Amino acid sequence: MNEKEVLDALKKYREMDLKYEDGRILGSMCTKPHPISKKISEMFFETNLGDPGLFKGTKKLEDEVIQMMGNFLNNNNPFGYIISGGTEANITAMRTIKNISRKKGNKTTTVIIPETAHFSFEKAREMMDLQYIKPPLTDYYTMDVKYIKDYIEDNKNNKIDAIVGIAGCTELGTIDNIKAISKLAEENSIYLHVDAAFGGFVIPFLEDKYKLNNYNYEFDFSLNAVSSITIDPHKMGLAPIPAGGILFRDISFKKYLDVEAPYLTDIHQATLIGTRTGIGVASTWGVMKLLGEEGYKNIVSECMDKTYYLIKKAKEYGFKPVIDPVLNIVALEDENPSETCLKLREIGWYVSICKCVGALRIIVMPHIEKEHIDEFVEALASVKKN
Ligand code: EBR
Repeated sequence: MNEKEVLDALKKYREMDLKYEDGRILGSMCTKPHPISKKISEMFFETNLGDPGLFKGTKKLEDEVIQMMGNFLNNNNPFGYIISGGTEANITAMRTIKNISRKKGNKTTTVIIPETAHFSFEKAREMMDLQYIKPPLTDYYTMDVKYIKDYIEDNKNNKIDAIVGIAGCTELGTIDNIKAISKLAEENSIYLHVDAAFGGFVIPFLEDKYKLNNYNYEFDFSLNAVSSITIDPHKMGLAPIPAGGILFRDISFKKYLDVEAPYLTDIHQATLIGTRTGIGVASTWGVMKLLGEEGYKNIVSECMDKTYYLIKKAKEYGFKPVIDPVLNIVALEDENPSETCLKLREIGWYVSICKCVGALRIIVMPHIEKEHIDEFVEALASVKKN
């Protein structure tokens, strides 16, 4: 093939993909990246942070980006990486927990983790043979803190290594009571990891008027026991894929991740993935500098405004939300969500479903406009009629 033939052929494949701007992608936590990231991706397309000594500028950018994210997560001295996504970030956190536990001489690693945790934790459990304890959920679909407290007290001999809290759970956008959990973790010297893959770029920029009264939105390093946070720029951070983030409280956690890497410019490597692009790092840096706090606040406010609009519209058509929205995620009650989801797909609408409750799930990402919401609610009503 010559270059034109290659590009023409690729274009045909690309045309089979859905486009965010058509507003039909309603179940994704990703969105159209900020336009500046196209130029940045080109500039950094050959960079490899797997061997940082060769790409010193890109490595410096990574350090700066981790510092910038640390700043809005209330940590002046963070350590971390921009990696492939939330899955790698969560697996990295679990690797740290497991290695700390092994260093203490424990044979097993026991972690308290919500029912609502993302399935990346299941991959970690399987890979590292971890023991999970899953507390019941409250009426707000968050972890029952009283259960955790009692469990810790009743199992003094079977020490808990870590607790995972979620700030913006995949299905409903709920936030665990991380403040109360952090207190328990601190009192009992337990590691606390927070999965804010989605919520990390939402909660710090959420205006008070969108906050629910019965909620505690604190989730970051200002809480003493929080040792690590997953926060993904390629979700609400508007960076292109791959840009996940793992931040630790400080560099002291690095030693639990380091393996010897004799043939690299650095003698140790801490990330799970070896060869890794600098595109996510540079794009996150660029998008964050360009948008600034104000930019993210505006984006989050617009998404929340459209979230409430969707709820209003859905109610007009007789659909009921499972909970008041905590973040820009809406779950609509449905007796047979899988069937409704498939029927919607047949007419070009892509929502997803919840596992913890019978519901359709819609993420109101920046690419979704009010007109899309109007059209979607009508499509949903027509599907339910047939
Ligand atoms: C949803 C990712 C998603 C993206 C789903 C696009 C559908 C799409 N969630 O079309 C949490 C709280 C998540 C999450 C992913 C991950 C994993 C971790 N934690 O590895 O970047 O909601 O996919 O993130 P990933």
